[in-house]
Amino acid sequence: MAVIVWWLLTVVVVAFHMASAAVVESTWEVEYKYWWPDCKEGIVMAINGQFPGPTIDAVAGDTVIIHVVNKLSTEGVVIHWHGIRQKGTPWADGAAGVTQCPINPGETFTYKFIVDKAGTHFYHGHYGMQRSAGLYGMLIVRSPKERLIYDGEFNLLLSDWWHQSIHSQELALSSRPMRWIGEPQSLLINGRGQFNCSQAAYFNKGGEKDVCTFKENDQCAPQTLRVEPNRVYRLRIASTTALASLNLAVQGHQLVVVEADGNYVAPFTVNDIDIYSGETYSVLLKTNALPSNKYWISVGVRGREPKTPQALTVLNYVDATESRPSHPPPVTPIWNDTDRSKSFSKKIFAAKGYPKPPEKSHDQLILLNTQNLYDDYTKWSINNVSLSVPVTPYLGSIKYGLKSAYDLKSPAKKFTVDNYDIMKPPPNPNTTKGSGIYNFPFGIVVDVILQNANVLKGVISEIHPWHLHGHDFWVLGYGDGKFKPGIDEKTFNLKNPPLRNTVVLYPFGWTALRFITDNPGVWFFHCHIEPHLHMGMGVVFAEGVDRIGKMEIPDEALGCGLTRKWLMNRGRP
Ligand SMILES: [Cu+2]
Repeated sequence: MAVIVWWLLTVVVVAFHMASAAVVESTWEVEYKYWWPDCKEGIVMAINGQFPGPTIDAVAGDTVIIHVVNKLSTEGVVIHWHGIRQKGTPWADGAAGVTQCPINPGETFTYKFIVDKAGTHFYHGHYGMQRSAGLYGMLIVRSPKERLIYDGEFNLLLSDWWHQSIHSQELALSSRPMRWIGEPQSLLINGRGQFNCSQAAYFNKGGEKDVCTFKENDQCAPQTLRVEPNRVYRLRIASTTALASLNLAVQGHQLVVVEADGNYVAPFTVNDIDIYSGETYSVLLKTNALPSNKYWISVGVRGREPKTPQALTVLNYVDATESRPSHPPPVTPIWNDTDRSKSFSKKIFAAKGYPKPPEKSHDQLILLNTQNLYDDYTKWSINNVSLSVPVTPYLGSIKYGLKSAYDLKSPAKKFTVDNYDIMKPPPNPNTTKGSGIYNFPFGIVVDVILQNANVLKGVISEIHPWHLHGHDFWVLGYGDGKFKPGIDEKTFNLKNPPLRNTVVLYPFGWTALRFITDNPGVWFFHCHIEPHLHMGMGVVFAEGVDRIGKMEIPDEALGCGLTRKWLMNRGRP
């Protein structure tokens, strides 16, 4: 009898322990600070005095609670948890104007959400251009039963950096005529870069560049990755760039890609990886047997003519000195070799065991991406609507039925001019502004075809990495030219498409994705290039809105615009 009681107790204790996920809780003070991200003094958005912000390290199933204290003196702030699906907590998604009001200076807002699934993620500001100001950090969700086998890991958070302030950048982009902000001055690895000098300058025979003179403890000094021979390391790589598409290579080592956007992929081996803004990857790197070797890790620009030097750091083995490698760093593949980029994207398939997409979709959007003019302001539009995010967050206006808070009219489901020539500048450059909101009932399958086109002038089409909040979607395929409805669907990969939250739209081409509306809420879907979003390149998906009414949304998320008025009239403090 005693044995049975003891056995039962053990079972109960073990079951309780497995069910009791942990709470990861922190208070974060967001403020501007002087910093030297690329050895030149600038101003960054720091969290608790750190740049980049602290890494969140949680286990799948944990509850994350972050109290964000806005210590900025004159502007609001929000934080978006990029890659976290926010099931049941759409108000915690942190997209200003979509899911919440910006947190006022001096005030605190508490984000509370469950990280339901393991993966490599990051977080960032999602108000104005605060991501570009340096408001970002890594968000790692570990699996209690990790299927990958490795001996150690490193995080590499990649970003781009301008010397011009974000306030000046915002003004430039929204001026008439628009003033382009130009290419970034530096690329940063974990917030560290070197402006106007190169760690590898001693390979330049002409000496056109100075050797960097930073000291070991300087804020811009690169972090060396210290490794042991004959081991396997996991590199968790995330790109939070405002503009740049990147390529990362580790000299003398191949990379086995195993994870993309928090989902395992069928492993494949490459010499370097392309990574677009909003994407994350895990790669496995096997170290060789030479304990005193050292190698460059290089990050360079692709997709736009590079005017920004490579970011460099060093992979050092245990017995290697801190001096620099004796070979020049890897050369980044040429920026406009789009076929090379496409071939990388097309190597990515779901790992075994992932669910296949449903065979058919219930609804299809064909979203034409164009650069336009609105009253001579330069804009980006989707089906001729340039997004203007309302003051009252959609989530609140939908919950309380405040129909005057936004433009209820959805943009067209497909571009109305059937004979639109995507290879030429728009015949009529003028666009309209709107709320860009599409409504979907709960539980249907939606296909989105992103269609690229020529910009306003010249023969140019740009790269746009599109990111969907609140979901992973299946990437069904990519194509060149104009999507042919009824024909191109036949080329879709329904067997093993990868699940992702960000996907690239290549110049003059199309990209197809499929998702299920299984997450009631209001979800931003937008180009992750910060200036493009700022100029209207996004739409909003309202999903299962009849269920939003019953949802608990903290009043603190909605203290602005018409929801503030509504809450005040309801008589709450
Ligand atoms: Cu874009």
